[in-house]
Amino acid sequence: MEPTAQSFRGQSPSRKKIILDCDPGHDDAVALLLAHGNPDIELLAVTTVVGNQTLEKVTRNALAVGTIAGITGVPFAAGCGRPLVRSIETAPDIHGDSGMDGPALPESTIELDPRHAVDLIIETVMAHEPGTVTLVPTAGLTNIAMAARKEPRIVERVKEVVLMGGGYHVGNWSAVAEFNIIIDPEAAHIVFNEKWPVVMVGLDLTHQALATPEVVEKIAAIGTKPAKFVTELMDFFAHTYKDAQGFDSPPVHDPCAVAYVIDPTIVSTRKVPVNIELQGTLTLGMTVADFRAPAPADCHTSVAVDLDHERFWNLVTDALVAIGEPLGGEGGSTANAADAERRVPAHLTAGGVK
Ligand SMILES: [Ca+2]
Repeated sequence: MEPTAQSFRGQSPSRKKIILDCDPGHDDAVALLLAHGNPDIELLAVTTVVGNQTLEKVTRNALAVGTIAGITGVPFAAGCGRPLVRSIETAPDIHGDSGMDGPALPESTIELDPRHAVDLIIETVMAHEPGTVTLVPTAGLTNIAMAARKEPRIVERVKEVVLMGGGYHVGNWSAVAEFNIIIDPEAAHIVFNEKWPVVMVGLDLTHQALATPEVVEKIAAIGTKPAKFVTELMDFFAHTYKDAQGFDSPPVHDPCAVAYVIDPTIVSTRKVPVNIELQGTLTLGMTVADFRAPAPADCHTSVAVDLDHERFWNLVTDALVAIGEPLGGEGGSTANAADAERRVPAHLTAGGVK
């Protein structure tokens, strides 16, 4: 078999094994590209769940991103099509009718895994050594909650759950609740109350991950297909975030969770108990964080506080450089393409990604 980016890298104990559970989603797309292009991550599976759009749409989008990135050898599986208790709520104001409006999407060359995402998550966690697999949910927590209920042994087996969602200071879907939590608060309640380590990468952190014009310019200069794709995503995202939420530059939430897994020094955290409000008339889906010190000895939740903006975006651009072949004059200068060539890590070029 011809080696690929994923298979060539093989099983290295130093690489961090993750399952990305997502609902692409502009920022989910960047999270997937970062996970694929970063040499310290071993992407074990990509699973989808209803969220930014219907399950059908976000699954199509995930496969399209995987196709653009040239991902092979990684199972993609679709999961839950509705929240545990609530009706479906999507986010077309932010992500458009397709869930990933902006760039033209290619036909997928990746075949969807026939397993349900919940089963794929369980099987993947159980097939690896305890304490080696990190779950990275960047969507509603329906799949993860279902997996914990269906196979409770995954809870002590998972290394940690690093999720994008919530916020201890602000909300975005209500005054105090964030979208990924409020669309399935019961699922979030399950995930936050299981005794696995949970790192909440919430709005407090992700609102620091702004795709400023300087950032987008830097990505455009990479001059590869995946980089061009990201600039088109960011262009659409900038408009909807300006119109819907008044941001001058869009916050690119989901890759922050992946960045934390890659290098926790880029995302500082603080250990505090967090629970999910299920009863409040004004506060449904709030991630209630208890900052009273000291945190209890058995506290298993922490919240992300400060982002190193420059190092975060460097991770993203390095990943984009690593996975794409130059556009050849279409999207970047020769100098940039040559520069990109030099920066491609050896483990990727040797693997036949180019
Ligand atoms: Ca998402």
